[in-house]
Amino acid sequence: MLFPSTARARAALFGFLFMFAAAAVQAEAANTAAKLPNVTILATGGTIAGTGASSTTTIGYTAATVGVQSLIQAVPEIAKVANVTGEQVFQIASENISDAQWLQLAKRVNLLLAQSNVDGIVITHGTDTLEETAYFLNLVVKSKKPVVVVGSMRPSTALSADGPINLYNAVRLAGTPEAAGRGVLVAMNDQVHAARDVTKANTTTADTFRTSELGVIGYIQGGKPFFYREVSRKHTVDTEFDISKLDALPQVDVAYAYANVGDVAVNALVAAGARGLVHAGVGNGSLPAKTRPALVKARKDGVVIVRASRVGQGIVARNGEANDDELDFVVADTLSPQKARILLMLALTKTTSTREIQRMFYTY
Ligand code: DAS
Repeated sequence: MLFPSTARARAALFGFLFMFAAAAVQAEAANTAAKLPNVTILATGGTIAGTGASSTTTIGYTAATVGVQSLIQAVPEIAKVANVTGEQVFQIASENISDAQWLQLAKRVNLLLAQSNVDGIVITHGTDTLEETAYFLNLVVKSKKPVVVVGSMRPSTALSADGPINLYNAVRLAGTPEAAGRGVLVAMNDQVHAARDVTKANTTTADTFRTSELGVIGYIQGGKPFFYREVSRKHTVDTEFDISKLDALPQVDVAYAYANVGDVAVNALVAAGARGLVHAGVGNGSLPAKTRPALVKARKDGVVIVRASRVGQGIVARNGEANDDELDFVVADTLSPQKARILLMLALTKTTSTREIQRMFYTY
């Protein structure tokens, strides 16, 4: 008699079979989890964590209100592609990010990536300064593991909110071995951008992040990343910058040029203690006659001057619109003024030599 004759025996058999099945399911789940990448999501705020009064509120919403666990729970598909943990590093609209928060975030990233059980990191961030945080991390993260910065242009409550799919794609990218060694990446709107060259190019549209002339480095299609080019400038493990012992960054500011500009802004920034000054010049980094004397004096007083351009694309030529050799100025190469500021801040943690700093601008 194969089947137990008594109810008691049958119950025991079913109990055994149930336990066996449960154990098998648990083992399968553990086996699956073991194959998935371990991705940590560091949340900092922004629109991706924003909420609006109604589903059609796409401007005038409140950024930085939704916590990291809610962001993760809103995209259950993430659990199928990665073992995800979430940390709320801070909760801000990114126009308010501080040097102290940059250092806090960078130190947390480096600590996590040094752990063998972390395969990649996603940072959710406001879009207003996303490109700056990404470039700062590109210069100070000391790991080849993927670090992906992501945001959204519509709040989580909006019709066709772009945050959930951007977050899902960012996790896929951060968990992809092929994403390693490419520097910090920005994943928005199904595109993959290099941190050095991407910029926010539209105030409100979902396709705002662009690398217009140098181009994206890849796409994410159907949740799968595809890469088409490498970045040429040094980053992450190949940089000379180390923030591990820093608790502040040198004060560096940007003075913007325009028709009929004078020297008030330059003088005020220098008087306020700027150790470095990026001049966002017109054209090829041109120095307006009414601004130039103040920049020359600031240099003589020890402030490092970097000639950048407000134009957005192209190389600011050394000794082109000004005799940089004679003035002892540095040129920003193709870096935007806001990113030139970041490189100059880190450069000043190492040296005040303009020769060395110019080398850095041609290296990173
Ligand atoms: N204020 C913007 C910011 O936090 C909202 C956003 O676009 O993320 O950067």
